[in-house]
Amino acid sequence: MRKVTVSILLIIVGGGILLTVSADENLVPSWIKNTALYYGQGNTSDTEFLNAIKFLIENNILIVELDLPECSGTAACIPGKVTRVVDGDTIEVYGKPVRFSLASAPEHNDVGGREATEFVKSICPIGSSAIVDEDDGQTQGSYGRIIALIHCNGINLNEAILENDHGYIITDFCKDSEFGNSDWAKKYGC
Ligand SMILES: [Ca+2]
Repeated sequence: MRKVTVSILLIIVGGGILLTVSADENLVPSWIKNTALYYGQGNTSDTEFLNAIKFLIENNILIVELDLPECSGTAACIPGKVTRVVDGDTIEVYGKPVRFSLASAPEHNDVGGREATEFVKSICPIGSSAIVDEDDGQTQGSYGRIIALIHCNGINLNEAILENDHGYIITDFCKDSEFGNSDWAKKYGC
């Protein structure tokens, strides 16, 4: 039995998401092979071809595995696109607001607030790839926002605002936070 394995590496700057697609050739029905053949020849529609792929996935003939970048703990781990930079410590990923865990920036209208927002925009502009690692110690969130460690374009945003003097650590949460013991948190005051 020949196993056909195709690996597709999705190049997402800093995100490193690996999508593995594999199929057992002997299980692929002939009508699907014909559909693929006709599609290659331009003799069938996109919809028919996609329906054939859907059939393969639904019937576990085509196995799609998404190797997500690692998050720590068991709370949410969300890879996605940045859709908005709200301010120096809150961004939106697919429209979902995410507040930086432990690191806080001044409000937009306070001293340094605008600079903090601009700083985050400069390293994590809209459309960037982010990985939201929800804080297992603060799953209650904050004002409807997920509290998380955010890697954007491969950069730890929580650490970046502290390192570049655009924010400060909230020591009150060091004990509760999943990230209170991480090197960056301890370096800036936890
Ligand atoms: Ca976590």
